[in-house]
Amino acid sequence: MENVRLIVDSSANTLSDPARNLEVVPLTLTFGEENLLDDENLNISDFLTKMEVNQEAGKTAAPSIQRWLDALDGAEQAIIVTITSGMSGTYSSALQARDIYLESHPLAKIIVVDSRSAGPELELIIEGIEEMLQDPKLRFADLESKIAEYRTKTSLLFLLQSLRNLSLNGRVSPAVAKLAGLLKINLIGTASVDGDLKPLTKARGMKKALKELVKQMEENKYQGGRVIIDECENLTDAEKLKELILEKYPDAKITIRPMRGLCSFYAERGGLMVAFVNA
Ligand code: X90
Repeated sequence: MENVRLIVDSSANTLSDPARNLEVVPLTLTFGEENLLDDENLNISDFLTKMEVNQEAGKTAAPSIQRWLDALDGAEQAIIVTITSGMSGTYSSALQARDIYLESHPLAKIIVVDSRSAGPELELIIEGIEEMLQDPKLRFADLESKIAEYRTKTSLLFLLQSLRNLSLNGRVSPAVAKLAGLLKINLIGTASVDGDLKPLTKARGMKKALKELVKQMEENKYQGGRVIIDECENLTDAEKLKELILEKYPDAKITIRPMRGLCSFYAERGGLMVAFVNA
């Protein structure tokens, strides 16, 4: 199918790419009076340093409706994939933008997908959609259920060394926020079915934590398929994780990418997010 615009928010750690017909809509990051757009101009390492020297906690905000409308402008068919509605208003602002767009473009067809996840799992969903669009017999009307079916095969795991920004911004439950007080935690978790942060276990030391991630992938029915590892200033451990996965699954197709601003803000320095397709 041609002429289907793909739109994703910047939590996907992806950049706009005309060759993929892919538009990225930025969330906003705020420190005191300063607003930063999470787009391709953001210097991630400057941003991390700024965040760390700032006493006051930063904040984030979902894209405005107007930014979604700008991304939709002129599209006849579009699929929007957003960060989990369980932790952000991004999905809701995208739905509002769709309704407004449809008033002036009544023939347009727009699907909005709540990923119930974040980071690399959004990229996996986009890749899955790109593959579906290759099928010449596929109709736009069938896409929504196809995407829902594909999403049952994608998962997210993450490894966090700090929960500071997640708890200061009220994005995790008080029970989970308590964990944030512990120094040097290696928290391993996943996205719950509702799209909330779900802690799974803690690991002492990075070596154990990486092994635990592979174990959790296996428990989630990973069988050697596609993997995307997103890292926040932690290429070393991302590469170690890749090696550990390849030891057991030599044919695994693994990509490592740097996180953009939104995920860097919440996953913080050292954080890893791992998305994979199972079975
Ligand atoms: O301001 C906003 O609307 C954005 C809020 C986003 C909050 C969550 C970001 C999570 C990023 C941290 C670990 C992964 C948890 C994912 C569970 C679904 C990365």
